[in-house]
Amino acid sequence: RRTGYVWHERYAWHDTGTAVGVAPSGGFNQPHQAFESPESKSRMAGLVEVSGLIDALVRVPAVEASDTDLLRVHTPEHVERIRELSADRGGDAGDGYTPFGRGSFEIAKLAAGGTMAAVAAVMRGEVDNAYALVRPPGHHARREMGMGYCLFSNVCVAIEYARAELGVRRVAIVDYDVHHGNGAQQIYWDDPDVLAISIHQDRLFPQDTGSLDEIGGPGAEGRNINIPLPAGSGNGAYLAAIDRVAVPAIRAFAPDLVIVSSGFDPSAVDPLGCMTVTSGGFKAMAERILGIAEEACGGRVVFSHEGGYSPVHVPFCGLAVLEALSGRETGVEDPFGASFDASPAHPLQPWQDEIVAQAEAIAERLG
Ligand code: 6DK
Ligand code: ZN
Repeated sequence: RRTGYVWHERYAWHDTGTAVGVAPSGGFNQPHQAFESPESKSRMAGLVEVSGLIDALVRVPAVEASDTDLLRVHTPEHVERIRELSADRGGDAGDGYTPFGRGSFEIAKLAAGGTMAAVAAVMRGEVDNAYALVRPPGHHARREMGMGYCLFSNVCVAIEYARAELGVRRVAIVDYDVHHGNGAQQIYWDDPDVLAISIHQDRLFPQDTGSLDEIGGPGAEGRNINIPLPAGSGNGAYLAAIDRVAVPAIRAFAPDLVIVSSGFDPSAVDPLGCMTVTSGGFKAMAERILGIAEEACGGRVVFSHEGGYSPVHVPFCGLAVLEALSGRETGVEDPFGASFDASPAHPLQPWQDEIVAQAEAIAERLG
């Protein structure tokens, strides 16, 4: 298969600084680079090159999203605020946990535009599927504000571009980042033509969204599906969520395009999440998503990178997903793979099955 691949060195220049989380903590706050940093993403881009997989991929150049592109999703006030702060010394994109430095407006437009370029390459048939390794991430950004390290919703900006310019009508989103995909949930709450599915650690972030009963607004009931897995879930729970909830829901919805919010923070060694997914688990999820995309929409699927904070594990998880998308094996061995896969944390546990079963019942009732 021809797999498009987006990466731009400028993604690594988005500066998240050291000030995040500096709360009134009595003067004992330890300075540290914000969790969202270039490290894990640059290293993934590095492994894609060093492994040689880059030679089997089709490089898709990123271009900056225009104001028109951003304004299909975001409010003019939000876009102007980021533009102005970025032209000066930077600031915070909205929630106090989303710092950015000078020039990040252009980099954030390049992240949204990188996802747009990947979608365009797939829709025009230049490639079969694509992976946009972009930064900053996007899945927490709301229409009117940035949040959780996200300035603009890369995925939603790309979807709205595809609907405005590429003849796409119905889109399914699968978000396996360990945090809730609250941005797409808000943006598409009332839209019956977008199916938004988020698999995440229950109440990790944001802590007040992502529950099973958030099903979408009037006229769009069942178009928002949350699967809030308990902390400690592994490959078994994630694959059950994909096989029993996401795949049948996508099949029933029959989208023109599938978009994946691809976060590698469900990794067993992620500093922010408490899940235990392995590179083999991510690869298996990608294979299943590709399978349902082949069945539903000619294999048209675009992955847009989100979180993932282990610099030593994210590159192997990302490479595994790219192997699944392209059908090429690099022979690169995940140094953690065998021991992580042998963990007793993977088989589906009854308390995890319970959540998957509830999501399954809701999706079946409203699907
Ligand atoms: N941290 C993401 O991975 C972003 O989903 C996750 C954002 C989590 C923010 C967690 C948070 C604190 C709180 C207090 C002090 C320090 C840090 F968008 C993605 F990048 F994909 O509030
Ligand atoms: Zn995340």
